[in-house]
Amino acid sequence: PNRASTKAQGVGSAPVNIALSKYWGKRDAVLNLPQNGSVSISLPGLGSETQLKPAVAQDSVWLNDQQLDASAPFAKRLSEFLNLFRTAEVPFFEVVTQNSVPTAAGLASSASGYAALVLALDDLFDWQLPMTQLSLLARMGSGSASRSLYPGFAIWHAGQQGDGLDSFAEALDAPWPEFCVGLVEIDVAEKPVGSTAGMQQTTAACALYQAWPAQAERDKAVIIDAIRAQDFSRLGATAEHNALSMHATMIASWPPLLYWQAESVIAMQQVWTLRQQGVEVYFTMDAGPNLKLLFLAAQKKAVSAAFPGLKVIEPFSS
Ligand code: 2P0
Repeated sequence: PNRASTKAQGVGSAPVNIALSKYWGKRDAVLNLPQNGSVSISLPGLGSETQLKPAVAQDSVWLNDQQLDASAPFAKRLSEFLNLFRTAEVPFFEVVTQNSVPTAAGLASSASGYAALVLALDDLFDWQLPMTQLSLLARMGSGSASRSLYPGFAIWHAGQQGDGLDSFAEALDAPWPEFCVGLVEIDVAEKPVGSTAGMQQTTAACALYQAWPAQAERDKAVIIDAIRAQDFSRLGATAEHNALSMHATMIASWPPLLYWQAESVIAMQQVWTLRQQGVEVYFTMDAGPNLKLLFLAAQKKAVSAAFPGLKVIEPFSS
């Protein structure tokens, strides 16, 4: 949709998001069309800020003040995505991104990164596209980026069409001031198997995966209802079960894919102990060893006491 009114620079920023009901598996790997829909919560204050400028001879990508080698997988994937947007006037791009999350540590920096980039493209070319259209474009960069266009809760509709025009995320406008997310950092080193490869491995070689898309759609619906009803117990239990079910499909693929470390399991058991003690806290986990805790503000003290160094984010408290 490029028009002639290109600016000297476009800017965009977007938060990371944590899926409460997860995206795992693609029905189209080129367009990033998912096997199932998902629901997320965005984490304000953690994310990406991107500046985008036209360039003359080649793309250049800067991440946290360091220029990436053009042959680095991350830079190559970004350049492939940018192929969708090149014009005679803007044959190449300079992308300068600051990430306030550890890159590739299961904290979804690709989600905030591609969402911020699409907002920067919208600004640079002055498209003024609606958010659902920008979400669709962000999805083509990284599936979970479709959800990072929005603050608060977001729903990514899997869609049914082969062209993906019905696969985008929308805001679920249901502020929940008491809602808290706690980040338990087990290890922030780059993960050995990225999500794209991990999904491919799971869908190709796991019989248990057959059951996943239907469960994920059911969980998504339950979580949307629970958010609307502010039924925290239902939300937490469904989110934790959804995450463990997703990890079960990974573990049951061959070769096995296990993102957990010993400390991850210890932290899960700590969560279960807290629940037995009457502290209502649940966890979710993504393609990495870190836990994300879900609890309400009334439990913040108890949860923080059990997890020293816990980073607590309150998505709806300004
Ligand atoms: C999610 N994850 O719903 C799931 C849960 C990780 C586990 O979306 O290949 O970076 O770029 O579409 O979005 C991470 O995978 O994968 C992810 P691509 P993405 O948050």
